[in-house]
Amino acid sequence: VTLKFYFAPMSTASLTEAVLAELGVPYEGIQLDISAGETRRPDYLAINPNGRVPTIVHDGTVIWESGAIAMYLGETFGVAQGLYPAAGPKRGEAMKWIVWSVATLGEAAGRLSAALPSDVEGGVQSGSQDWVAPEQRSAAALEKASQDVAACLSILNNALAEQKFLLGDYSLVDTHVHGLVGWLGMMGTNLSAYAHIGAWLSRCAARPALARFMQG
Ligand SMILES: N[C@@H](CCC(=O)N[C@@H](CS)C(=O)NCC(=O)O)C(=O)O
Repeated sequence: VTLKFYFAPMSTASLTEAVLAELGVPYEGIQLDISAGETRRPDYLAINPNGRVPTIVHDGTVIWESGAIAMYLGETFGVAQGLYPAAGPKRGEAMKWIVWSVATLGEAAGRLSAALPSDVEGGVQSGSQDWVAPEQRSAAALEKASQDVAACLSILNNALAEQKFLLGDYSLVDTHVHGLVGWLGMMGTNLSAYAHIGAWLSRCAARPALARFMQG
């Protein structure tokens, strides 16, 4: 069995790196330099036509999209370790939060990143940003993205008022969502208004696999 992990430092791949660290699964890491265009090289595009990281290749099966990777690694390695729910209602909740974190929170965070001047981006490697249209850098776009991020953070904050972790006990869902919230922190989003998120970040920091990803 082989597991390859294509990554770049300070990128979405850090979410996968945290999931792998939490699981303790051995893998071969292949580091790409986004600014040098390595994610757009033909040999990498043959593996991931999106030209983005993360990608994993497990026994020859290619999986991209950090959320799909978290769910796959959770199913494959996490259930036995009590880090991911077995098939059933709890699994459904896990998928809900992971997909939401990428498709809704991550989408808004991506627009925020696009709207911020690149030097405020916290050094996160989001690529050439050739996907950013000029109007996405406007003050109006920044305002709208900030509002949408705030709405998402309220949803997360309310969920964490009810329980210590997103599924009750700590799981790979927290590992994954934690990375996205950390990215927002690096972009300068003020998290102090969200007390339950703050308390959750502190609880997450007790996990050795996450402590090294904590910012500020
Ligand atoms: N939806 C994707 C996003 C991946 C993504 O945007 N990766 C960026 C780094 S944060 C990337 O690889 N950019 C490389 C490039 O644009 O060439 C996921 O969650 O995996």
